[in-house]
Amino acid sequence: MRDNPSNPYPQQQKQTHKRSFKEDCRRVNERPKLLRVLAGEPLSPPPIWIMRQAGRYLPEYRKTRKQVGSFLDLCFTPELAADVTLQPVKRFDFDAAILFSDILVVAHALGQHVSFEEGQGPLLEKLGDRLGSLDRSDLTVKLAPVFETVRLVRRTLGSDKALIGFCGAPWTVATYMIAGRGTAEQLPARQLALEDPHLLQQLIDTLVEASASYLLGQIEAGADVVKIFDSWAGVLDERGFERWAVEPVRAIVERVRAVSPKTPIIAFPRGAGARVADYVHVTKVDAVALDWMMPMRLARRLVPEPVALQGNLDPLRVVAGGRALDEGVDAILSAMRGRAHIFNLGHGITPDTPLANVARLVERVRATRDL
Ligand code: 1CP
Repeated sequence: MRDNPSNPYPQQQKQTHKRSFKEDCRRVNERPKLLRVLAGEPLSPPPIWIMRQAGRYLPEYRKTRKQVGSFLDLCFTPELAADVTLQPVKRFDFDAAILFSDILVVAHALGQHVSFEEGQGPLLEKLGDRLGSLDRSDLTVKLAPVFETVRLVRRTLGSDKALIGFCGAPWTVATYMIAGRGTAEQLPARQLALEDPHLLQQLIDTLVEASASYLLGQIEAGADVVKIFDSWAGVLDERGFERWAVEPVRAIVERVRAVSPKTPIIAFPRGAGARVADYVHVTKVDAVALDWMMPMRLARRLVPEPVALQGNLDPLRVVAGGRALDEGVDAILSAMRGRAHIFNLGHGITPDTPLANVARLVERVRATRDL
């Protein structure tokens, strides 16, 4: 259209050209802040979203949740899951939406029975040795409703907002698949790692392939970024951490990049502490999410640029509100000045968090003008 010499209406052509140039500019300005930071650019104020932002602290979530029988029904009903994904973005104007689903849908898609009991968390079928020979042949068929949710959200979400897809890291998903439920320090999985590493390796290998194709399905459907949650990485000792936390995530990153080299990848190796330096070096993720126990100034020294840092407000500060909240926010902003940073909590928001405190958090982060 631009320089079409056969256009009989030069004036019109000029206008079209002008308009599309303007549109181009707007598109550049509207590039989601989250993606700019993930490319290594420090922004002040930083983009903000919060872990577990779609969930039980929101009255609109609780209302939708009541309309469906089970939690998995909600995950597998694209219209409702898309609605729930967008709820926190509508209410708080976060810079990103995170797909509403759960890390354990992968266990379900591998044929393990999974349910979520009110107040008890996830309950999974005990599989014993069958954990080593799970069939992932129809994984993407079973997870197709999740991809449909991504498609619906991307269609509605503003172009200035990023859509984050996710999966659990193989180790964290394995801890639930082995124990059949959430446990305090993941003793059943750690025990299996020491007593039958061959069986655990078979399970982890299956989860690496399953997670990579699950993430690629989400990317193909429109996810702009993907995040790998390794919520239980920190319970592993040094050798265990390398074998069960670092290596499987490295393998997933390699597989995702081979197909979609430009999609940024965030990892959350909760409890990694100073091991975060090696973790980032080996896995080659674009950003690392830090838990609230990690000093951000230390993370900044340990993790070289342009890798972005995400985190790490203690979720309890948002429950408490007031000065506890403000001081926590200010300390993080000050530690991250001039560094590519995504503001977030150090773990998931808790169901008892007052909505007014979440609004105050967003307002305080957005009010910063350091640079
Ligand atoms: O009935 C309900 O409403 C169930 C509560 C719930 C919700 C809202 C569960 C069960 N999962 C989710 C959604 C969820 N889970 C999301 C999407 C929503 C969002 O983030 O806004 C995401 C990204 C997750 C990720 C997840 N699930 C993780 C990794 C992050 C983390 O918090 O560490 C883990 C470990 C899970 C397992 C899980 N699923 C549900 C619960 C209660 C748990 C934790 C179990 C335990 O305490 O060990």
